[in-house]
Amino acid sequence: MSYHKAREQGVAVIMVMLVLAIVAVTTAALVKRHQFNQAMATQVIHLGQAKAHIQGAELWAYQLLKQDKQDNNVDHMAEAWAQITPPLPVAQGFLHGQIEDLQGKFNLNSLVAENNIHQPSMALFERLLKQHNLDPQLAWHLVDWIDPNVETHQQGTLEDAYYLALPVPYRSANQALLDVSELGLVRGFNAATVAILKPYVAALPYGSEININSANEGLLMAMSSAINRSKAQQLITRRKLNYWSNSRDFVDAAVGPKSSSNQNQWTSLMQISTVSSHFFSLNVNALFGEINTRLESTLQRSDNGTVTTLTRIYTP
Ligand SMILES: [Ca+2]
Ligand SMILES: [Ca+2]
Repeated sequence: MSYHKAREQGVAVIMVMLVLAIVAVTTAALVKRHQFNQAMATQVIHLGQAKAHIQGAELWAYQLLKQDKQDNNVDHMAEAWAQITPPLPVAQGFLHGQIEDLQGKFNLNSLVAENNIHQPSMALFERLLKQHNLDPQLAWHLVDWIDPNVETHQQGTLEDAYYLALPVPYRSANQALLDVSELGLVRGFNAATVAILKPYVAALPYGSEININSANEGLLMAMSSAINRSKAQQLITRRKLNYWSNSRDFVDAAVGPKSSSNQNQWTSLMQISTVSSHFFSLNVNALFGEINTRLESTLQRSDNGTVTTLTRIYTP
């Protein structure tokens, strides 16, 4: 074999090896891309399944609450809507949901009613703050944040003077809170105070009444200066045996039957107590493959039982 021929063969072998190497690399890239596309497609399908099941769960909550309104006018924790469902197996996934009575919480927006301070709500909120060693002055800052005027209540200064002097300046909302998290923007509140208050408060479009069948121990204590911890525990024990079917029985049990000595306490507590709710929160978790989708929505139920969604937050 001549030197030239041998050299040509050598070049040919190298060329073949080079082509094979390119084919191998390209195939590996294609397979990887295919796997990636397949994983993406699976994720998209699971996300779609999760969303569809969550929407179904919301309609189911509508039905449950509507039926409940047709059955009775009292809302309590032993009712069907209040039961926590265990994770429910559905085709290729799991669904888990819970309805909570938002009127078992104090509506922060009730502090201001028709441009005036709602006294029983103000007294309640100040007691709640004191209960957690927070400055009762925070209640006044919140009133200023919500009320339509721009003057502070106590110093006669402008509300916005404080907010505009912050490193990132902003103005007060001068309207009802849209969400409890907005509280973190209000003078004197921070993430820590919001976390402390969260189990007791809600931000609802209207209403100052608290459902005494679902309010927790701390909130019952804040509802009246006549309710200490042991009294609140007694009231909860009583309602576990037999829910409150009207506010009057509860108020009588809490502060004693109405008399000349307890008239103010009795009337104030009566004003902020109810046994029927208009606002609920729905929490749904849908698990499909690696996708865990969560929906948190605020539901409003009208007097005729029609349910509508006020807010809807999806994660992710
Ligand atoms: Ca009911
Ligand atoms: Ca204001």
